[in-house]
Amino acid sequence: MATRPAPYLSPQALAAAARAAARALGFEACGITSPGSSPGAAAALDRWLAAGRHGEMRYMDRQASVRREPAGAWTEARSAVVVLHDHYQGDAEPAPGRGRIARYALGEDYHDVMRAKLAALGERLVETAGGGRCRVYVDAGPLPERELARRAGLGWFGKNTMLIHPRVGSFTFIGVVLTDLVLAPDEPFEADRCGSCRRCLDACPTAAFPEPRVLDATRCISYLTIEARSPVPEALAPQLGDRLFGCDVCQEVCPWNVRFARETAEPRYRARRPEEWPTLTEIVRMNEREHEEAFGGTALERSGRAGLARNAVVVLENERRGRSSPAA
Ligand code: B12
Ligand code: SF4
Ligand code: SF4
Repeated sequence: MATRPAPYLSPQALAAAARAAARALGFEACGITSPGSSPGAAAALDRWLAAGRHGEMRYMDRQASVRREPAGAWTEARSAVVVLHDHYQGDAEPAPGRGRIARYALGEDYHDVMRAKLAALGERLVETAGGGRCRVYVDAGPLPERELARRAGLGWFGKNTMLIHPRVGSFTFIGVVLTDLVLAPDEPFEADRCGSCRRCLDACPTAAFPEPRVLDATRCISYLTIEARSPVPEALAPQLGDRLFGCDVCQEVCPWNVRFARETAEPRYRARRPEEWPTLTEIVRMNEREHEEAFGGTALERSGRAGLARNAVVVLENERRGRSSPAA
């Protein structure tokens, strides 16, 4: 669709408009940065890939050049509007016979919810400017979303690698609207507010942090239950405890979440009733159609039928042997 050339509106006025639109759409925080590269983050990514920390996630290799140089995602982009959306919910206990699901996956698939809201944010920005174009990204694209969020002033990298906002915590999704409009950027977040704390490093059930701010994904329960297609390594299977999909331990113990995490205001992120999820035994026996009926429209689709059945077998075995999830 052809767009009208944008009449003059100052970068400051456009930044204010983006922030107001983000607030009206229910995002908890919004910041602005340029889509340029960050040499420190690019070097950290290279070290991470060279050490094979990404395991079977081949897309991390394929997308590396854009992750290093985010402008490569869309060369006409001039600004990145970055938002955070809270998905915390306090009570995430599974019903008997079901496995534990990470909070981010308990409601509707966040990709759909975020994409719709980001598209609305982009439309409002273009309306205000009287022209311009936008493209939206959440998780699935090649952008270094945490680094863009840090540069947009939204928080720091915790030792658990999460982007932590000083008043919202880390139970958030990050969304990005790239635009060819020029918006006034925010100051990057430079402080490290972890101090001497190391609760997340000590609490991780699989010792997945070789050092602070570096995650060995091949040991992370989130990777093992969602991204990996191979069997769960025998040595790590007991540590999964009752975790069927994803893991929240390194966030649950973080004092910034203990203090600031609030129930999400987005109804679509809220969990269905615990007993509405299929039992582990049902998951193991499901065919493709039943799997689609049970998990369609949720983030659990990501691991596929075979992946989820693999996880359910591990959790059932842990249950049989009386291995519960190590308390956070
Ligand atoms: C691959 C991936 C994973 C992998 C690897 C995670 C990881 N820590 O690298 C796995 C499958 C394990 C995973 C798990 C989870 N993920 Co994930 N994942 C991604 C994805 C697609 C890419 C991340 C990536 O590039 N990793 C490579 C590392 C090198 O980069 P990075 O972590 O982004 O950033 C680090 C570097 O920049 C580095 N760095 C920069 N400069 C420097 C300098 C020095 C000196 C050092 C040491 C490091 C350093 O520090 C940053 C933080 O560690 C992003 C979406 C996206 N497009 O960005 C989502 C994303 C990071 N995931 C997200 C979520 C919610 C999760 C889970 C919480 C889900 C769950 N409950 O199970 C867990 C959290 C596990 C954890 N502690 O990280 C959110 C995080 C939101 C936030 N507030 O931080 C994202 C942003 C998706 C989204 N749009 O919301 N994920
Ligand atoms: S998500 Fe779980 S397994 Fe992964 S690093 Fe955090 S605590 Fe460890
Ligand atoms: S638990 Fe402590 S060290 Fe880990 S991210 Fe939170 S504040 Fe930082």
